[in-house]
Amino acid sequence: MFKKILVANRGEIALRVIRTCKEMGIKTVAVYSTADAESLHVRFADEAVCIGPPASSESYLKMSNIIAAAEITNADAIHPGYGFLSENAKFSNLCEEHKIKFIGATGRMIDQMGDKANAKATMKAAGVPCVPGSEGIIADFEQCKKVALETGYPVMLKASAGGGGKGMRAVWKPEDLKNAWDSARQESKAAFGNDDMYMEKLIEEPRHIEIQIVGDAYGKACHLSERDCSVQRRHQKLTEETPSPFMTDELRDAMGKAAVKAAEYISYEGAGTIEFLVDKHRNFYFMEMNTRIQVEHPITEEVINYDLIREQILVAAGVPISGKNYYPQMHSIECRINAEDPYNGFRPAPGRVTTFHAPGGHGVRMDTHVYAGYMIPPNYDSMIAKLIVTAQTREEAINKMKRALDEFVIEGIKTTIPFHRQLMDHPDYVAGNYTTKFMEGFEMK
Ligand code: MV4
Repeated sequence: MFKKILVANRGEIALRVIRTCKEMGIKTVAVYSTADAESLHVRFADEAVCIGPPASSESYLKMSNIIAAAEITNADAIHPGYGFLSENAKFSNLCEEHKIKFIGATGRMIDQMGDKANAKATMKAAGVPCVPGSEGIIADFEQCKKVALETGYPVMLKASAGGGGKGMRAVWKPEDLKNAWDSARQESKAAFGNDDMYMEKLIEEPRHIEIQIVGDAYGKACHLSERDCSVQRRHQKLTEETPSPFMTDELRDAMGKAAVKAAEYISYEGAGTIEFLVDKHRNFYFMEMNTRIQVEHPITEEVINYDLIREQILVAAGVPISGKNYYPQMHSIECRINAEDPYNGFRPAPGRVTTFHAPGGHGVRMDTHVYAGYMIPPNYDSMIAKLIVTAQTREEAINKMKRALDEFVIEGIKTTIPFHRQLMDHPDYVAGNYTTKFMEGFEMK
């Protein structure tokens, strides 16, 4: 087992990883930028190393500084959390070269899944359902027109280097194809330095349902059921829940089997997520694979009583998984609390938190690094807390979330708490009747 893990992240996820390490008797090293000198991850780790100024590019993304921090502290593994270097193939390889275990995917796996057209081809070969469309990258506009006709409008043009919706265009009629092709390629080139495109049939009003998987070093994988992440705004998830209100036992079984097949086909090692689009007829299609621990992992932990960070560490150390799949025994909902103003287009609202009273009680979990007096720096992601509630039924979980949101007091900054409180009363949300289009029709009261 590892003796010392360096946590290459900040905020709640750095704390989350440090907590599990402590429980496992593993020493921890925090790294921090000068903006985070007063952060709890620095306080709670056994050692802390300053790795640079506030800008992420000069600190949490600065590979050489992080490797140096691991070497001077004698860390034998690095946990990257989510974001930052968690899906950076170069960093994963760099760790390997320095004989530091990267608790995440290999560089080869990250590259393979980061190229979306290639990821799709791999999944198709594994026998995972994929949206009909082009066979890989489209060579030119002539071929684009041809594939669109064969696929049948409406179609979705997608950037192979894409993610977060960048370089993606829905096209409803042939006369709009040229503009979409040109602008999507331009956008992709600017964002990723690559304008490879592929095409799919447009899935209208899909749900985003993902399957958590864990694979071990011996080629075995299992699934831990689904999370419904359909409530998103501009490709940012706002709230997630498990089980999905749209799920059936048959669909879970089929999606779980497909996800395990996908993971075993690529000999995936570690925790990962297979994202699916699910249409109104409950057909499901591979969308993307995430080769990291995700923000929303706690809801899975709560309903199956399982520590996913611990499992990541065990698997990275070469411990085999049991091989059994896990099914939700409870209902769990997460609300992402962001330092944003929901009454003003979710505009970022960093600043000093003057009062902080966290909700508590039975079935309430708070993953946060914030405390009264904490200064939220403007340099990073605006998520400041995850409020997770778990109860026997969805109805009870919603009631518990309302109660928890009502007792959550944050003063000094604006947060998305009022949004979540209104969401919990929204008739369509309460009915479980929501898709990825939900937020397009949502307005704050
Ligand atoms: C789609 C789709 C509809 N049809 N593909 C959005 C980001 C990228 N990961 C894939 N995305 C989508 N792909 C087809 N063929 C709709 C989306 C999509 C979406 C997916 C999941 C969650 C939120 C979304 C919001 C808008 C569009």
